[in-house]
Amino acid sequence: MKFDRKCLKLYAVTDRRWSINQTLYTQIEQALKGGVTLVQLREKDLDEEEFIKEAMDIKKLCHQYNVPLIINDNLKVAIESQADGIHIGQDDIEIEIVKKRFPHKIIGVTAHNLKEAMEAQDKGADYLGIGAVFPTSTKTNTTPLSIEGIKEITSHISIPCVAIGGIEKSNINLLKDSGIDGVAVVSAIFKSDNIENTVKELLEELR
Ligand code: TZP
Ligand code: MG
Repeated sequence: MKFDRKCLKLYAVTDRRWSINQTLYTQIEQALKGGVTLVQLREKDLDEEEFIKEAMDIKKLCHQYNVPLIINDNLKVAIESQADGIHIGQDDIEIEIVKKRFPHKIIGVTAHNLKEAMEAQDKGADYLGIGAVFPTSTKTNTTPLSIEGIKEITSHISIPCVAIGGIEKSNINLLKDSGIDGVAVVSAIFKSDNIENTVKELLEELR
C-alpha cells in the first residue's frame, strides 16, 4: 500500500472504550466513509490472538478504501496480520529491530521533542507522531507541547509529521502554520455518534 505525507492528513487512531453502541469495526467503516487517510489499530487490553484476527479484518476493510493500516506497538500482530506498518513509542521496541523483522513497512514513531524526533528520523522512521499537542484524557502519561514546540520539531525534520493529542474541530486552526502534514485523532472521532459526519467536518477544517 502506497504511503506518502498525504496519508497523514487525517489519521484515525482507534479506542474501543468508545465502542459502546456500535462495534469498533462499524466505527472504523464510518471513519473510512468520512474520508480518513490512515488508520491505526491501538489496542491496550485485547488478547493477542484476538488482536491478530481483528487486524486482519480491519486491514481488509481499510484496503477497500485504499487506506493503509498501522498497528500500535505490537510487532507480532503487525507481522502476522501483514499490516502496512507499525507505530512505536519511545519506550517500545527499537526501530532497528522493527526494520529487520518487518522490512519494507511503514514505521511511525512518537516524539515529544526535537532530540527524539531527530533520532527517530536518523534511524529510519517513515513518519513522526508529535504530541501531545493539547491536553488529553485519552493518554495520561503525556504533557502538552506548545505550538512553538511543534514548530521547532517540524522545521528541523524532513520526514512527514502528524500532531496528536486533544485535537478536535475547534482547535485544528491553531495548528495551521505549525509545519505538520496532518492530525491524528482518537476521541474526537470515536466518541462521536455520527463518525462519518465528524470526519467530514474535521477534513473541512483541515482544508
Ligand atoms: N499519544 C499522544 S496523545 C495521544 C496519544 C496516543 C492520545 C490522543 O487522543 P485524543 O483523544 O485525540 O486526545
Ligand atoms: Mg506505545
